[in-house]
Amino acid sequence: MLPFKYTIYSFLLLLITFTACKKEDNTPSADTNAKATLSIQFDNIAGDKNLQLNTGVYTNAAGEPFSVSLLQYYVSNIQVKNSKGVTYTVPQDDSYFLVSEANAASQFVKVKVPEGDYNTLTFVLGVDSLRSTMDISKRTGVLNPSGGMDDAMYWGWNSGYIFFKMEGTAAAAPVDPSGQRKFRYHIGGFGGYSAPTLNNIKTITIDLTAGGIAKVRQGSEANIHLMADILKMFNGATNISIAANPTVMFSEFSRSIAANYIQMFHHDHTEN
Ligand SMILES: [Cu+2]
Repeated sequence: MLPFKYTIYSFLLLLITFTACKKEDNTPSADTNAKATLSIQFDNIAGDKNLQLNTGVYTNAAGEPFSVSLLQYYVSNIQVKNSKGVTYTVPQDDSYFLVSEANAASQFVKVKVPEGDYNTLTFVLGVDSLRSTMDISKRTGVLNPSGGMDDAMYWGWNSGYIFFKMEGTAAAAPVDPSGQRKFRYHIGGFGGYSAPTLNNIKTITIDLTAGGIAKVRQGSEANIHLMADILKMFNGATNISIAANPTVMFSEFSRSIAANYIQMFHHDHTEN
């Protein structure tokens, strides 16, 4: 039997050897605890143009020119699936993001996932019903209901979060009390409280195979570059006319808008 101190030395040596091995290894770790950053970029566009707040002019399928002054939407409950078909769900507390066209940093959603090769991305556009009804202490950060004024993403009268908010100006819109011709689309509804049937929570799944899978590794930052085409909110199964529906908030018609905008996300490429 070796004296105690030698046992300790050989144990330490073994430990060092293992640690050294791991650093040399470039293949994804089998250890599911070895997490790395995955970035998901939401690049807002309007058809073939980059979206420019206030100054850009775009035309919808109804032939109405318009400009966008505000665009914000919630992305939550992020999941990725690897090439072996194994799904990883980001811990829910770390899985709520507000993408805002006015805030460049917000357009990069960053999550920690185990190292691996991912070919499918899934997220909720909006906020799930469970979180919407949680105690206020569980709804901090971007979920804080007492947000700003124009950019607030919560209906104080208990119908929960606005999942998707787009506002702007168009000649086709009626003159509002402020003297502007504005359109306002505030879409939400989690199937609770005052109108239990209205549920616009949408789960979006994106196949990354054609545009490039995400190779998540420590020491690098894979970025899934998505395009979000706001024209798809207007043009789809229902072509939205600003003249006919300049303001859509908590109403049955909001279903048609949500059904359109779930088509707006398209994977362009991945930077690994
Ligand atoms: Cu890119």
